[in-house]
Amino acid sequence: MSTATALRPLSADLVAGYRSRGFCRVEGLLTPAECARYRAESLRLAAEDGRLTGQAGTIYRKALVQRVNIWRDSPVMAELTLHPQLCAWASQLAGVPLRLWHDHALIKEPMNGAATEFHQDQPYWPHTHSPEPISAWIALQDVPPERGCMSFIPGSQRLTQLGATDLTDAGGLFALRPELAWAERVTLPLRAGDLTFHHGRTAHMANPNATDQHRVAHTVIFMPRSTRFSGSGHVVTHEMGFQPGDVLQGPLFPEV
Ligand SMILES: O=C(O)CCC(=O)C(=O)O
Repeated sequence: MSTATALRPLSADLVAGYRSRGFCRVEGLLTPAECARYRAESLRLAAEDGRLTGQAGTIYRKALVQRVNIWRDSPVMAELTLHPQLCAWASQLAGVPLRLWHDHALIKEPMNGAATEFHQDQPYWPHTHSPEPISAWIALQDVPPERGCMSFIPGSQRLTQLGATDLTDAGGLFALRPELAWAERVTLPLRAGDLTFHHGRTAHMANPNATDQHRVAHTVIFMPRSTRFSGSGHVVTHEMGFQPGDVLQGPLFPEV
């Protein structure tokens, strides 16, 4: 999308739905040609560093091949991560000023045979003072349920006290809150170029990829500008010199 193109705000109903349920689906971020370009670049970078082997090793690698902060390595992917329309929608839904936390390519290899099991994202992050984190999950090809689309538990973003759970353990989240096993689950298939947004505490999972194509998603995670460093370890803040209590800011966490 050219920056000269007018930004399209989301409807009030969609924003209200996101705020009460903790997720929403939005159509039409990217054209088919843009999806093809970003998908090829993600696969190229994942293959370049040897991550796409075609023979998934550990159960974690089997569920998901990731490349974190791909925007820093590729001007092409930086265009997508900092896409003006994407950032405007995230800011409208969160309702607070945001910065980029990080992005990643999330690839499920063909016939990978492993789900990304239910979890909340925020417990993994070294964050405090961060009430409204929001993630965008962008489909770079059609993602029906059998190719690994996402499912969400409505309202679970209000659960603030859960810890990090194992993405490969189907019972992990439910061991912490057994009643969630019986909660409503909403599965959202996506056409290429469409996306879901979810709150950083909304419980979500993704199906295995039972097709013969790679499932390539691009995730962009935004944090409120108030977010401070908690001091716990994380690959994105490793050796960056932040002290507990520091605001996470600087050129690697651009305001959007
Ligand atoms: O793409 C997946 O398999 C899982 C994605 C996910 O957990 C996330 O974007 O937070």
